Amino acid sequence: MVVIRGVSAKSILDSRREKTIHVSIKTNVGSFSASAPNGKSKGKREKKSYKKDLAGDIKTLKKFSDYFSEEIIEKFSDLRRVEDIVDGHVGANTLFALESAVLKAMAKEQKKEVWELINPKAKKLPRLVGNCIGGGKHSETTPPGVPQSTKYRGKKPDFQEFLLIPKSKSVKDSFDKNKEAKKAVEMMLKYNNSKFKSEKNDEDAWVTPLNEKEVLEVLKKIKLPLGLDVAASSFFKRKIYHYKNPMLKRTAAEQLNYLSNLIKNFNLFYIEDPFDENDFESFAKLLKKFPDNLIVGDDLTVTNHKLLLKALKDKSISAIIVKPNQCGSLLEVKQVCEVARDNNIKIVFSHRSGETNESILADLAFGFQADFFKCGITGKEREAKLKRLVEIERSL
Ligand code: 2PG
Ligand code: MG
Repeated sequence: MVVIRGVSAKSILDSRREKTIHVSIKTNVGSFSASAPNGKSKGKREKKSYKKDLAGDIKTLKKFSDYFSEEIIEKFSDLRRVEDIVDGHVGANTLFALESAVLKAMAKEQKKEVWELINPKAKKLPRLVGNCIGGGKHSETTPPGVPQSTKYRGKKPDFQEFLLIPKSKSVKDSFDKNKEAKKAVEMMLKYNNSKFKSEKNDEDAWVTPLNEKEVLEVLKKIKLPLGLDVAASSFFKRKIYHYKNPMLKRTAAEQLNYLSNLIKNFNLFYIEDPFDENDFESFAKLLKKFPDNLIVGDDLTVTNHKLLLKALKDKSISAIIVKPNQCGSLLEVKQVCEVARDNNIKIVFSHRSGETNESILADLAFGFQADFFKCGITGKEREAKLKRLVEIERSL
C-alpha cells in the first residue's frame, strides 16, 4: 500500500511558455511527480484549471499536505480518497497532476505499469491522430524557441487542426508514417508558396496562409486518412460562423452544408467540434448524414459523463475526446470511458495545445483502451507521450 507523507507543488512552463502546475508527493515508496497541460481553445463547460489561480492551488496543497497521511491507497478506485480531501478546494489541473503522481506511486509499489492499475488485461493499442497543419487559436502565439519577430501574423486556415490518421499494424509504424508525411507536406507547402518559411504553431503543426480547402488539396496527395478539428466555437459569435480566410459568414445550416461537401470531396472520416459547443442539434444532423464517420465531441462534451449522456440522447456524436484535465478527476475519466464504451462511442484520448513532458497520457489511453490517441506528430512534449505509447507496445 501507498502512504502519502507529503504533497507539494510548483509552477512550471508548458510548451507555449505559459505557467502550469507540477505536483510532487513523498510516499513510503519514494517521491513521485506529475504535471498538467494547458488548453487554449477551451470548452466553456470545462472545469476551471485552478480554484482561483495557480498560486492559490499551490498554497492549498501545501496546507492540506498532512491530511493525506491518514489515507491508505491501494488501487485505482482509492483515488476517491484523494478527491475527498481536495474536492472543491483545487482546480482540474491540480487534481489531475496530483492523481497522476499518486498513480505513479501505486504502480511503483505494486511493481506494475500505470496502465496495469487501470486494466491489466489491456491489449488493443489506439490509432494515432496527428496534427499536421494548424490554424485558428493555435496559430496566434509565437512557438517556443522562435524569436518574437517571426511571430506568425499572416493569413491562416480558420479550422484549428488538419489531422493525419494512419492505419498501420503498429503504433511505431504510424508514428513514423506521420513524421514522414509531415516532412513531405512541408515540401509541398514550400512548392505551393515560396513565402512559406516552415513556421510552426503551438502544437508544432505547420502554419500556412492557405485556407481549409487549399490545405485539404495538399493533404489529399499524401494518401493517408484525414480528419479535422474545426474547433468551431472559436469562430462562432452571435449565431454565425465568422470565417476570415476568405472573409465570409455562415449560418449553422450553411456550416452543415459546407462541412458535408468537404467530407465528401476530401473523404474525411474524422470531424471534431464541427459546430458551436452548445449546438448538439447540428452535430446530430451531421451524424445523421454521415453515420459511418467519426463526429467527435470535444468542447461539446468536455470529458463530462453527463454531457456525454446528453450527446447520446440527442444522437450528436459517434466519438468523444477525453482530456483528463478538462475534468481533473481520473474517476470521472473512467466513467466517461465506460459510458462511451457501453454506447459504442469511440474514445479519443488527447493532449492539450500547451503541453509538458509528462507522458502518463499514454498509460491512461492504453489502460482505458482508447480507440484513438491524438497527440501531435513532432515536438518533444508530444513525442514524450508518443514514445511512451511505443514503449508500451514493445513491452506487450
Ligand atoms: C483541441 C485541443 C488540443 P486545446 O481543441 O482538441 O488539440 O486544443 O488544448 O487548445 O483546447
Ligand atoms: Mg478539439
